[in-house]
Amino acid sequence: MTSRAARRASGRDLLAGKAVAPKREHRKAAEKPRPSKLRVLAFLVVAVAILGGGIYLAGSVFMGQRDRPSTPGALAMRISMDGFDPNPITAKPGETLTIDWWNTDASMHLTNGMHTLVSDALNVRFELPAESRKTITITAPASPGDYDFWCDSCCGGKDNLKMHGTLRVEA
Ligand SMILES: [Cu+2]
Repeated sequence: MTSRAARRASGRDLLAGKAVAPKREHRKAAEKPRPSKLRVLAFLVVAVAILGGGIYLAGSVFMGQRDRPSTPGALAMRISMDGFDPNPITAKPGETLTIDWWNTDASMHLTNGMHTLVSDALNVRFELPAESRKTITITAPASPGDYDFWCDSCCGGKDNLKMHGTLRVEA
């Protein structure tokens, strides 16, 4: 028998107002060394099933949105803890991109409750609250090349490589 089981057993007896009877504890502890392991396993199985179900449901809801931009003809771009998607996005020099931008993260996961899209070179700063979407426009520079943009409001901001996206300007 383990001392942990003994402590638990004597704690139970104390709670129940019974006198501590060491000899009985020995037998009790020896009788059930396994159920706690089984219970942990059962708990894990249930927890994984519930979490998995939730993720699946949330995923299908959000994936459904992807094909239905709020603005016709807009490029749907998602932001989450995994970054910008799709990435990179492409444009012709000087083209104005209309982006249907949506945020799949809950506010409890986001510093300040939002993701942002920031770029000095592109001269933009947009904010997108948790679990919402908005239409934004970005005008591509005249010179072809890759332009970096990033989220500066969460999980390390600009220092987090995941929080970067690229606007690829191709003639
Ligand atoms: Cu962010």
